[in-house]
Amino acid sequence: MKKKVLTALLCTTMLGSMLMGCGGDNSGSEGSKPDASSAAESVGKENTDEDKTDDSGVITVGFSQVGAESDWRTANSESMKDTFSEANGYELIFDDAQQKQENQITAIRNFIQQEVDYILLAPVTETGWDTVLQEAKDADIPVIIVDRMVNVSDDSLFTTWIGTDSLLEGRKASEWLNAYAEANGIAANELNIVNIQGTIGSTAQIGRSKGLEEGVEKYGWNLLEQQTGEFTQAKGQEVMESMLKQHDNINVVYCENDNEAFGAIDAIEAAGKKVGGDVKNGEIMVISFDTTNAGLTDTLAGKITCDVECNPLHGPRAEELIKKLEAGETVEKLNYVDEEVFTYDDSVKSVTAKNSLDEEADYAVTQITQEILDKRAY
Ligand code: GYE
Repeated sequence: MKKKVLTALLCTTMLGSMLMGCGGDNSGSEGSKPDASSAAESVGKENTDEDKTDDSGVITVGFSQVGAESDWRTANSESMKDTFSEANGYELIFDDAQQKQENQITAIRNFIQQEVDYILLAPVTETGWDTVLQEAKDADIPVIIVDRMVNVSDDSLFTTWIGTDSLLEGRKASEWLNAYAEANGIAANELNIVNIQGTIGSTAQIGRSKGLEEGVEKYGWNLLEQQTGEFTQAKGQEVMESMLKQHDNINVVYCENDNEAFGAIDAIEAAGKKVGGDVKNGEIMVISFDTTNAGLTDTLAGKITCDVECNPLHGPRAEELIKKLEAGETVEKLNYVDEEVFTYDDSVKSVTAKNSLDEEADYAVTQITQEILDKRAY
């Protein structure tokens, strides 16, 4: 079932030469869309693939990554690179799309040209994939969607998906906020929330924003404003600065990832205000997602009051799916990862929430400790 890789023409993007040299054509094969963005970074395991043949046993994987917008994303890329290594019997063609769908489409077309064995796609947004995934299907290349979801008219356009339940994450955050307010004597209509959203149209944004909106609807909180921070620290800071100028009564900022939270915290502190869960005494509470090491560090310090876990280590999970497919086994279409909730204090011990398959369950809420933080590698 191995296909021969044409030429694994990999730009050796050594440190400073990231954008140079790739020239946009990261496939090295003729016939691909000419206008591959010059911003696309393509790296891969160094290889001498002269003697690569169909029966070399090496599995070629093309991975189209969203970008490098967050600590979570960096950990995700590392997990994939560590797993799909030469030593493990893979050749990985890694393409960083710099948060642009058109770059991802170009990368996938290049992977098809190169006749990779598997295409892994972490899609920037949910829509717009039907055509290129049909091309992969026509070329008989299984597509594994990683992290965010695709919204396609025909589910057979991808083989399987591994990722997190972003709607459940958002619901956990909302249920936690309600329980926290109740436990601390804060009335629902006292909560004045701003929402720094992720990349609009991405699964993580759609689910997390919806989880909050449902809480607003259900509990009657005030939602003052929603604006995208594009999952980056810089944009998170900029958006928070402008929100603080617009509204003088913000007491909760619901950030859709840790990097946005870091930016928001900087903006709040620069404005002379204090972050923390004591909203009755003028603190601005920060809620976040990802639970990266830096995020949990801020949680332990009380700067983030609630951080909802989103696990980026999808490399081994994707590999397990590939191994099953290689063995001719069937795999589940949707593979959700279990995740936790970490908080600064212990006023809430658990929350009840529905996942996106409409199943309700209780989830433990864990007060962060140094010991937990020490184990968080990313
Ligand atoms: O939360 C964020 C990243 O799609 C779950 O994307 C992922 C999100 C993650 O940039 O930090």
